Amino acid sequence: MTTPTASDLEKRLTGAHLLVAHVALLGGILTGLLQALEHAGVQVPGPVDPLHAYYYQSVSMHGVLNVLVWTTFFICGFLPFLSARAYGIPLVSLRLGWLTFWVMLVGLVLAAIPLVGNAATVMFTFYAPLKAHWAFYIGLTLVVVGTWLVMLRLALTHRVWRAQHPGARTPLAAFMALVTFAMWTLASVGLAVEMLVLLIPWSLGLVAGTDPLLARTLFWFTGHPIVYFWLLPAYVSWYTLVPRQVGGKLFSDPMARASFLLFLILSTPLGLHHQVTDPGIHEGWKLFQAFLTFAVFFPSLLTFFNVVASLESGARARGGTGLVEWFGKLPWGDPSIAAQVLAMLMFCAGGIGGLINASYNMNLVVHNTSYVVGHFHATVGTAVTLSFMGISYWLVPHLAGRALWSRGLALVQSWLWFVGMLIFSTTLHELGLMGMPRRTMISQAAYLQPQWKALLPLVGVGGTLLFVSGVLYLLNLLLTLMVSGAPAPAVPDFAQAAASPEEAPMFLDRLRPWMVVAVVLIVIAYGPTLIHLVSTAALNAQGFRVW
Ligand code: HAS
Ligand code: CU
Repeated sequence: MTTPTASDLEKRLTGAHLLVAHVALLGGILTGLLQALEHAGVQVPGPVDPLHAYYYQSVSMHGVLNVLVWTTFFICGFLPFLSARAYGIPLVSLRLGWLTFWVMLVGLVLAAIPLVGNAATVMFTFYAPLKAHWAFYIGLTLVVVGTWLVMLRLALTHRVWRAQHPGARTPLAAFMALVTFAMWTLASVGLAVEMLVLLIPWSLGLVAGTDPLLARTLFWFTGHPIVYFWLLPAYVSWYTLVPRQVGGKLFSDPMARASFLLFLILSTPLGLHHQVTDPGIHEGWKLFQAFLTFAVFFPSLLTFFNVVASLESGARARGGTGLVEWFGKLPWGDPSIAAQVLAMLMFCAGGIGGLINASYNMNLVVHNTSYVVGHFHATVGTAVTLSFMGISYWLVPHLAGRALWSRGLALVQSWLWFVGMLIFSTTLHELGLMGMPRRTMISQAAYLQPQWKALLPLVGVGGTLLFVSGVLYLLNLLLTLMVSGAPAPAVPDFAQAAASPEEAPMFLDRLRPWMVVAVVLIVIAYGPTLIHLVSTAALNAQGFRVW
């Protein structure tokens, strides 16, 4: 027997994260199907109709499994894996890596028990005064602690690499992974405080009540930037791997770094755009944060420009011509590329919808309607999820040492997700504009409008296509692990996709000064509001269990 290499051992750790992520995704798509069918008005005959008997529990599980577990475990497996390859050295302390994994897994199990037992039917946003079992809050807190340990491991590795390469530019993929986790570590402070100071003592009965407005504000302090914690790993792939995969090169390395640094400073100080309708927060600060939301639009526009130019360089190298015709020359037969380019296309629509949400007065039209649900299925549900699927189509074969079971099936799956989401997300956007609320067992609502009823079957059709696509995806990966015989094909070149990373000016390869700017902006944007809310906090709201 040969002893496994450092890279083999790291692969196992990555594989463990991906396994948990995919189990969560299975739960996420199953519960998603139930909700889509409920909206479509389907009734299951028999004594217990699961679509209606478990609706709110199912929505809670769907949100937690998909946006908190699938994303986080995938990211904590993928980014460290990529960093090690980009640095060209093993990450420090495999033991710390496994410790992190187990902390996160224990946290997940702890949170999952009340969730499955209907003692945490509080949605993925767990707004007080909805009250869950303490194990739910402590479990999720442990998952967050795990992500901090990932940050620690990346930072320690960076130090080792830096000592060996003084003056050199950090490899782009490693730099981006570091910025992503640095941003998240700053951003997650709000959630940590909410858990440790408000929700955990409250759920344990140590304090009699809580303050819903303060809890919500701390939640959104983290709840907005968390969407970039999901998005940036997809961007890492779009910037550093996809250009190589399509046979081109990254258009601009410095512009890519600048975009990530803008995310570092701008992601957090704008969570109030989720609280435009909340009373008790001064309008001036909401408006200020609305402007900052428009500012964080900019690094995505940089990304759009840079990634399209990189795709174009690849397509032209493959014989593509014309102003837009080159788009057809991308390697559409490669499922990893098809999935990710379709994800990008969907993100164009999702991102523009985000601007509508962010527009102070228009938010009043769409807030708490199914428009928002349409928005986040185009963003986290497709830009991120379909990109992660595309990444899995090379990463899982690479980890397993076996070729993907079926490339054809993977292509069908990617298109099916795109088409399913086009139907699903567009319809929900439209229903939202007609005033249909989100997070509601709508088929049973006394106020169900005939014009909603006419469109709702499309939600069922889209949701069913997404479910089928998700099953095909998981099946393909399972068969890759179990029966695929062929050896894995070559993986994309990890190091750097840019022509030369040395082009980037040094100030774009530093983290500390930008962290300082980020903290200053957070203090300005949140300071007065938090001081006001803390000084007027009344811990007197009783917990509710509504379902
Ligand atoms: Fe959002 C609500 C505003 C991005 C997720 N968002 C949500 C919720 C979630 C979510 C989950 O201001 C609901 C939370 C809840 O439960 O209540 N969002 C924005 C804005 C952006 C944005 C301005 N959101 C995201 C991303 C998410 C996400 C990313 C997940 C990953 N969102 C809001 C607001 C709300 C909100 C309000 C609150 C609504 C309410 O009232 O409740 C922007 O960051 C978007 C910028 C993106 C773009 C797209 C650029 C396109 C690119 C693709 C390149 C394409 C290529 C291919 C290369 C401008 C980068 C094309 C090729 C060609 C040839 C064309
Ligand atoms: Cu947001």
